Amino acid sequence: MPDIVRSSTPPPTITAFKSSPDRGRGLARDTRVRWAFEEVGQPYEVRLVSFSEMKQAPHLGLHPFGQIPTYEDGNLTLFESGAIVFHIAERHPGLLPDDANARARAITWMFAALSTIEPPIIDLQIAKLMEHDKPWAEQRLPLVEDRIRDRLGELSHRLGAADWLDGEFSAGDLMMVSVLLRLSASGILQEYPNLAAYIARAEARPAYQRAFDAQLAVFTAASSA
Ligand code: GTB
Repeated sequence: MPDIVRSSTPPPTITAFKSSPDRGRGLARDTRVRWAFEEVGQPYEVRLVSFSEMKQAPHLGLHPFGQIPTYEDGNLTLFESGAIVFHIAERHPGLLPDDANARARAITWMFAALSTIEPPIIDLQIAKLMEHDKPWAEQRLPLVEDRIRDRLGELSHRLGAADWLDGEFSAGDLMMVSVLLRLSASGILQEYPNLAAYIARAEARPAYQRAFDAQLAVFTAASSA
C-alpha cells in the first residue's frame, strides 16, 4: 500500500480587522469571504491587521486602498471581497452551478448585490455615521432610505416565494445576503417579509454560522485580553 501523500501547501490567508468597529456583528467584509470558504469546505488562515497597519506597507502592497479583506495564496494576491468570493467559488464546487447559463446568472446576482444593492446601503451608513451633524442631514436621510426601499421592493418582487434568487443557493445569494445584513439595525428589512425570511434562511446555514462564529471569536478574544 502506498503511503497517503498529504499536500503541504498552506491554506490561503485572508486579512480581517484586529478590532472590528462592528464589535463582532459580522458586518465587516471578511465575513463574506469566511462564509465562502465555509460553503466550499476549504480551510483558510486569517491575519489580523490594525487600522494603522492597513495604511502602511506591507499591507498597502496587498491592497492599494489600505483595506480588508485581502487574499493571499502562493503567488496570488487579491483584494475586493467580490473578486475573492468569486475566485473561491470558481475554484471549488459548491457556490456556482455547473450549467453555464445558471452559472452566469449566479455571477450576475453577485454583481447586482455589489453594484446595485450595496451602494445605497453604504450611502445610508455614511448619512447616519458621518453626515448626521450636517444642516441638510434631516432632509437627506429619508431620500437615502427611499432609494434603498426602491431597490428592496424590486428585489422582494423578484424573489417572491422562492428560497434563493435563482434555483439552488449560490455565490449570488451569499453576496446578496451579506450586503442586506448591513441593514439589520435599520428596521427597513422588516418591511419586506420575504427578504427578512431569505436572510434568516441564509443565516441558518451551518457555513454561515461557522463564519460568523469565527469573526466573533476575534472580537471576544480581543475584548477579554
Ligand atoms: N469594495 C471593498 C470590498 O468589497 O472588499 C471594500 C472594502 C472595505 O470597505 N473594507 C473596510 C475597511 O477596510 C472594512 S469592511 N475599512 C477601513 C478603511 O477603509 O480604512 C466595511 C465595514 C466596516 C465597518 C463596519 N461596521 O462597523 O459595521 C461594517 C463594514
